[in-house]
Amino acid sequence: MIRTDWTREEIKQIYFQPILELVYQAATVHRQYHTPSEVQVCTLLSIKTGGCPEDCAYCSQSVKYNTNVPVHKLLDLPTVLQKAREAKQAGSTRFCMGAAWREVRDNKDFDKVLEMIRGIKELGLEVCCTLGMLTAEQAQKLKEAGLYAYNHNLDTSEEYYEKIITTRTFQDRIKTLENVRKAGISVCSGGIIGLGETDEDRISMLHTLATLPQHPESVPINALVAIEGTPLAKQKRVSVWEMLRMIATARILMPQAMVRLSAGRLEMPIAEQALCFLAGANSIFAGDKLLTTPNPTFDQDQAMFQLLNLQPRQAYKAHASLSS
Ligand code: SAM
Ligand code: DTB
Ligand code: SF4
Repeated sequence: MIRTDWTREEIKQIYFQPILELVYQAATVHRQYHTPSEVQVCTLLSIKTGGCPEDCAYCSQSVKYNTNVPVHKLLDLPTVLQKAREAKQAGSTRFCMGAAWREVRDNKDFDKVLEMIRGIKELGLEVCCTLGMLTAEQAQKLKEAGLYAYNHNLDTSEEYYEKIITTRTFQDRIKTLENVRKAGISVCSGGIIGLGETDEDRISMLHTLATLPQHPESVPINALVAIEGTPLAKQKRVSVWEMLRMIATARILMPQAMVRLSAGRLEMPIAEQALCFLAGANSIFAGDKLLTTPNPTFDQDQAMFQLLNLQPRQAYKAHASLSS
């Protein structure tokens, strides 16, 4: 049964179970709603890197911090299409374009992104974007161009939000998610752990996601990639147990969603990633780069898929919770 009325207390009880009980429960739910050997493979491309006016404390692309990320303006259409073809060749079925923007502006760059979406859709890939805040009209334009999904993370709890980002509010994030939903675009929204937040914050973020009027179709769980030069540069790496708790709880609360084991895989041995798949993760980012940081190589992921007998999920497979 799909519920959007979870209470914090219920979520706490799920989250704080002994870890093996939690994983077992999540694995059980996972098997009721998904084919456990199937994993969605997505590829990321940063189409506009760095120079972002926001002050997200984790991010390599904010102008507020001195990081070593080379800034570049919007990539051109042929370059992006070439990357999309390569991603498809390597077995990805979703191509996600990220831009270091605070919000989308109605300018030439937006028109170029719409062109990119049309071109990538023609390749038969699911197209996803993450471009910052959107108005309802912009979301509609993205939909008309053929956008399948939009990624817009809550990142952390409402309570901890201002410790991490001061240049926008949690409510701004929710508003964009509403605009995306209204336009009939598949919603991708999750967060990051390892920002110095407490278990209560993690529960609170999951509570917000699981009590949206409709669950996101995909929920990325990122482990912080600590970036030199940012305020969070010295954060300790999260453990596999913390990732498992988040993934398993997300899986139980939002059974139909794709739960994505996102940033942080580079540091995880196959055995740890296998536990995450057991706990209900069924999507990953592949390709040797995320947006600005490294990710496991194609060969490493091939070897993992073979070892664990995993199959890539096909593109545009009907999502139970999407009406169209
Ligand atoms: N600028 C847009 C935005 O913030 O919505 C889109 C791009 S932004 C880089 C996309 C997401 O990547 C963020 O919301 C955050 O969840 C994730 N992210 C960014 N830097 C990260 C890091 N160092 N470690 C883990 N996740 C990160
Ligand atoms: C998401 O949840 N994680 C991705 C994607 N959505 C855009 C981004 C991860 C970024 C990790 C740090 C970097 O490469 O800059
Ligand atoms: Fe900008 Fe997005 Fe990075 Fe925040 S996470 S600084 S909005 S690129």
